[in-house]
Parts: sequence; structure tokens; C-alpha cells
Amino acid sequence: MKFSEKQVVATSKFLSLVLRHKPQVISLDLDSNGWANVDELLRKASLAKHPLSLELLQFVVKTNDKKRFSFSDDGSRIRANQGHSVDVDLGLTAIDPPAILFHGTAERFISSILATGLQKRQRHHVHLSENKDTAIQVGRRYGVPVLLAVDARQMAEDGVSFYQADNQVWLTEEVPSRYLTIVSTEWPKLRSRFP
Ligand code: HQG
Repeated sequence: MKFSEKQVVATSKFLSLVLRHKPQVISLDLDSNGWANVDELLRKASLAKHPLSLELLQFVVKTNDKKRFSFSDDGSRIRANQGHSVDVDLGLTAIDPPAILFHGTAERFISSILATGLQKRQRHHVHLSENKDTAIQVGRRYGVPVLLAVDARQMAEDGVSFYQADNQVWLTEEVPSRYLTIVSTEWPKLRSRFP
């Protein structure tokens, strides 16, 4: 690999920061669909002492484990595929979800989730995945992971919209708790606490 792992991870984190959450830290302009101009990004990143070459940017976009970022067709613009907290319209079209989707969370959030459902919190949507392992990894970021199954088919039948980002992550506005089931946890006691 031409770039070090450290450099690639640092760049991915930096891109998440400026393309999803705080473009203002380098005075970057995002348009209403979340796109930033690549030349402007490179220039402003370097000015902010975060030197970024086009080559490194291309490498990170191409090899990113979760396909977090995309270039526009002509390569002149870049945006995050999902996960924003800034207000952007990704222009996603509602599509039918699979029957079951998964959400990984942490044990300490479970009682609140069962009380109020899955909420999008700082992000634009609740994030769901088709793959259990992916969901468990997501949950592990916050503590002891707990896997929740979402009855997406029933939600869709009840008129709820689902979207799929360019990196396959499923998105929806919220998941009321009646559509949720705890399917696994690494903390067995939890089952008896929340039968
Ligand atoms: C939890 C990462 C209490 C929710 C991942 C989650 C994903 C509640 C946390 C993507 C709640 C929010 C998104 C409620 C939800 N009460 N807790 N009512 N409703 N929660 O990071 O889904 O690396 O905003 O379960 O891989 O964990 O950024 O969402 O634990 O794809 O590309 O509140 O972010 O991708 O946390 O992760 P987040 P998430 P990236």
C-alpha cells in the first residue's frame, strides 16, 4: 500500500468530520445535496494543516471499508454517502426494504430504545443493515452490543418509507418499539430483564 494505514484512517475521519458534521472547521462549502468541490477541499484542508493530495483522497474513497464517500461522475465533487448531521438532501428515493433489517446498539441504550423506539438522534436517519454482523459491530462502538431485529416489512406495509444509501446502509426516519425485537446480546442477563 502506498499510504500508511494511519494516514488513511486519519483522512477518513477528517473527511467524515468536514463532509458530514462540521464543514465550517475548514470553511468548506457543501451544496444542498452535500457535495463539496474537490479542489476547494484539497486547498482548504491544506490551509487547515491537514495536507491532502488528490491521490490520497482517491485512495481513501476507493478503499474505505464502509464506502463512506463518493465522487460525482466527473470527479469534480465529493460527498459522504450517509451519516450526516448537517442538513443536506441526499436525493434518495424510497424503496421497498427486505422483510427484516437489523440495528446494533449498546446494552445501556436498550431500556430507552424500548421506551421510545429507535431515534435518529444527531443524524438524519436511523441506520439499519441487512447483515447481522455489521449491526453488531456498529453496536459495539458504544459498549456491550445488542442486536435488534426490525420488522421492516410491517413498517413498509404501515406506510413508513425506507431508503438505501450508496453504501447499502438502510435508512428510515424512526423505528417505533413495536417493530423491534431483541435477537441477541452478549449479556445473557438482559433477556430476563427485558423478556
Ligand atoms: C442509539 C457508523 C437511546 C442507537 C455506523 C445508537 C453506522 C438510542 C446511538 C452509522 C435511541 C446513535 C450509524 C433511544 C437510538 N434511546 N439510544 N431512543 N435510539 N439510540 O452513531 O446507528 O463509521 O448516531 O442505537 O457504522 O450507531 O460513522 O448511530 O447506538 O452505519 O460511517 O443511539 O455510523 O458509521 O449513534 O451508527 P449513531 P449508529 P460511520
